[in-house]
Amino acid sequence: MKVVVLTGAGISAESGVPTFRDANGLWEGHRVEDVATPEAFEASPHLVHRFYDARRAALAAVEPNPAHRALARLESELGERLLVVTQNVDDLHERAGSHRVLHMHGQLRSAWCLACDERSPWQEDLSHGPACPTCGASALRPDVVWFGEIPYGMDLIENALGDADVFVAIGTSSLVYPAAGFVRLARMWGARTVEINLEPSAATSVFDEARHGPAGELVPAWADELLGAVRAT
Ligand code: BJW
Repeated sequence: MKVVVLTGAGISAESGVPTFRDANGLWEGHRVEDVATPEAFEASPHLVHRFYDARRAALAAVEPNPAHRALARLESELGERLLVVTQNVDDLHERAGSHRVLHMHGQLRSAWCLACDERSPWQEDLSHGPACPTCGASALRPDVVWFGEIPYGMDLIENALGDADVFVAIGTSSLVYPAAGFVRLARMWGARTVEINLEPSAATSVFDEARHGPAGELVPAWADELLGAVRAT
């Protein structure tokens, strides 16, 4: 059985990472749509760097929750038959023990040099204009995918969706494309589709099955069911 899991901000909410579009989804009064664009970075680089510096620094204080750990457990049994595609830029899947994780919207702990095009692992702030470890230029930006930019790994993701028997979306509002369209592709290509989210999302009606409640409870239960079915075959 081949499984593709798509995760969004909701899977990290119980770890204390804020989501984007809930009641508290503003950062210093800005919507994510106003700070996560190349235009915002060009107009106000310091503001955009501060947004990402704050979120990168906050990673030190959070830990994976039972939902991240359940997906790592699933990978330890399914191996290459599981791919986690995450929209999240945190590293909680990896810290829970997952290895097969594709960060389609990039990662907070990576910096991209606009002078030499190299990506480097990055833990510190970027707002003071540090030098690129490869070329020395002061031209680093967060290695994340903003509105209007092409997400990472689209060919690999589409191939995995085409092969999947099961597609599960966890903790995403399904408002941002192309991720919001994966359920339609997976269904069209024959996968059974399941939504796990705190509340109905913009795409709930498209899924074969929807389970609503906290990911920290629902994902471990779903993973146990799936492993039971895999072992029975
Ligand atoms: C819980 C929970 C708990 C809470 N348990 N659940 C018009 C129509 C259609 C598309 C477009 C359009 N105009 C423009 C577009 C395209 C655009 C787009 O989709 N815009 C929309 C706003 C309409 N998309 C793009 O520009 C993308 N690029 C693109 O399309 O390129 C073209 C192309 C594609 C493919 C091939 C070739 C070409 C790029 C999108 C980049 C998005 N970037 C961001 C920022 C990344 C860096 C960062 O983190 O700062 O990604 S925006 C932000 O939204 C972030 C997230 O990954 C993304 C999705 O958010 P997510 O994860 O769904 O979070 P929330 O907060 O929205 O939802 C959380 C959910 O969790 C909620 O439902 C809660 O209920 C739930 N929840 N607690 C379970 N405990």
